[in-house]
Amino acid sequence: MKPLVILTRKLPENVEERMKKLFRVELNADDHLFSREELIDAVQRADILVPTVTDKIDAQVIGSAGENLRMLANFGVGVDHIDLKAAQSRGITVTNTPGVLTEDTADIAITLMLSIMRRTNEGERELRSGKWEKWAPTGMLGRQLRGKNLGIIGMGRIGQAVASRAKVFGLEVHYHNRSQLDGASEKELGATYWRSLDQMITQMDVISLNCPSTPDTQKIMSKRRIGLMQKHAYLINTARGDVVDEAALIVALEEKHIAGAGLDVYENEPHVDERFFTLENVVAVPHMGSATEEARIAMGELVLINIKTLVDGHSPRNRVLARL
Ligand code: 8YV
Repeated sequence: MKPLVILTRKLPENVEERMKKLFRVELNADDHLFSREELIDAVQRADILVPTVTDKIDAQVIGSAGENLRMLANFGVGVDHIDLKAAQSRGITVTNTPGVLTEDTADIAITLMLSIMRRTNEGERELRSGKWEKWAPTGMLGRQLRGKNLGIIGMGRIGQAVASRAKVFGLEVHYHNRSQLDGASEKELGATYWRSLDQMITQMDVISLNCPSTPDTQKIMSKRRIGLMQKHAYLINTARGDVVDEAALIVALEEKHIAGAGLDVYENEPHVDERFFTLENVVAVPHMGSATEEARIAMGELVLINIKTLVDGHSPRNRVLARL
């Protein structure tokens, strides 16, 4: 008997077609968000669940899983919505989809950086509202990227992809990470390592958050650290909403303690604090880091490979283990 795979969300068509060929599959045709009850029902019946960032798979959900549940094959790289320890203690394998969304997420980080610093969204709003009267020597002045200090927090795959793009734009790349990169990588990216995050923040013109959300990185940009940013500096977040103290960020933006923010992720998605929408010094998009046809198909492919590998009796490459 083929294993039962339950998808919590609608995935790209060819991914779903391939799933149907390989496994017994339950799709989510109308792409509604699973309620907690639906999630519990799914883990009770499935051999393999394919969740996404929109499903909170906590210890209680995992605790109610049926004997059959062997795997949580996450569609996405971040696994902060899954209680890894609870899964591991039940012998449930968790996998993710690293590598295939790196470049696209870095593109969104740079997009946000460009649009907040060059005020393109503000300019577009002015144009569309019919308020643009004339070109002016002092109108819509933003800030040049070239020569500015960019501080990347989290220098993994995505952080490095942001760094290589930033270098091309002429930004000076700095970074803080749990461990320092090897000399060759630092040289290639022209990146300077800062052991002290606090010290790095005080010197940067732009901060880009590219770390995973873990207990160690919760509100890593705390109220105190936002307070360390220079008045003309910008904050870019394409990581997770909870790595920033969002309430403190809103106050800093309202009171112009910092110059602006470019945001792709929020603390309580899909709810977004409405104050972000009224602030001119914010560019905000709805969690679009990996939103390209190519990335989403590649993520689906990896999910398929992860499941097939396990079902065929092997250990999936993209297994995620709980940190002790
Ligand atoms: C995905 C992401 O869209 O992969 C991630 O961690 O943040 C996004 O790019 C989402 O997580 C899919 O579950």
